[in-house]
Amino acid sequence: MTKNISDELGGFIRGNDNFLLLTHEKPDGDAIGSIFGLFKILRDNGKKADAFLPEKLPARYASFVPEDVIIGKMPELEKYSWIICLDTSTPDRIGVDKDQRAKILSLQLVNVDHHPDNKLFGKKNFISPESAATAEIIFKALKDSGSLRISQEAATCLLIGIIMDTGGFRFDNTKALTLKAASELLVAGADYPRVINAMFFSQPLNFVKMEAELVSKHMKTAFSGKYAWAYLSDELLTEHGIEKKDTETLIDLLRQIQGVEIAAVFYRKDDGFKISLRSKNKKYPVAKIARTLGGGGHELAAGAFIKAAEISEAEKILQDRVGEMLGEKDGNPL
Ligand SMILES: [Mn+2]
Repeated sequence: MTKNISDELGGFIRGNDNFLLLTHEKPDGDAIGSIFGLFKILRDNGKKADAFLPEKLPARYASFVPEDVIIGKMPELEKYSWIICLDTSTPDRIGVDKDQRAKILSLQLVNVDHHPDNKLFGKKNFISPESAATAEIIFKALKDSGSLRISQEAATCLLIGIIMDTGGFRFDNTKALTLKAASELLVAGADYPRVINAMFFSQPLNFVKMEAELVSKHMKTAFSGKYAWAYLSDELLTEHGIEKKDTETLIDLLRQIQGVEIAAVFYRKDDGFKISLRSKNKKYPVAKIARTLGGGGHELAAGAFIKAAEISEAEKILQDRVGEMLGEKDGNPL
């Protein structure tokens, strides 16, 4: 992150008051870690701030929700001086009631994010694509600004953001500055073992059984095993008693396989299928594929939506694009 962005964001937060914090729908670890961390820092330092999430959180985050976070019922937007939207690349994804999205854009909106395709929809935009996580941007800005106290609880929340967006420091967005921020969060009292246990070593048994079934019965591969994908159907989720919101890290199950360069998971949604895409190799920037399908994201971690009646149709569309990217023509796995 450039020193300018960091200084300006730190100065902005120090010099203002009365904030509403928002993030994207279906919040992931960075969305949750960022919103909780910033909320705690603001409140701990005597500022007026609320944090709003539209729906119940994925189970692994339940024990980290700070007191007074608003879940479910949207507060009145007009009473805030500033609305800060975190980790959200486009206004269509802001996690609020649909009819409120347009209104938010007309208010004093501040956009803090690390997605390279951020649509710069705020009145102020603090975008740092070289940061691994939005939580990293916040921490750097507020730490450097010096005068705001960062409690152990806030540090733990920000650490969740960094850990989840780097897959526990395994993904290639893990830079020296990322590790430095994580290290400084530990110095500030972040509870590393608690975060690691909750994020990676607390998978319910029914979830692990579902993963086993997904890999053994529903995963397919093509292009000599360089592409692996699976359709996580609503039936499979129901059979194992799992909620879709708890499947954030599921795609890593496919990515971890030797030889796989590109992994995808399909989910049913409305009149088509949502896809999550991951790549292990800079030569195959899956964000490119996502963009051709109207989606977006980070170069090696992206998502999109394919309108299709049947899963086989959606699978074929994606497989063709993946094949082009891998430089392969014939996959014949279907
Ligand atoms: Mn993020």
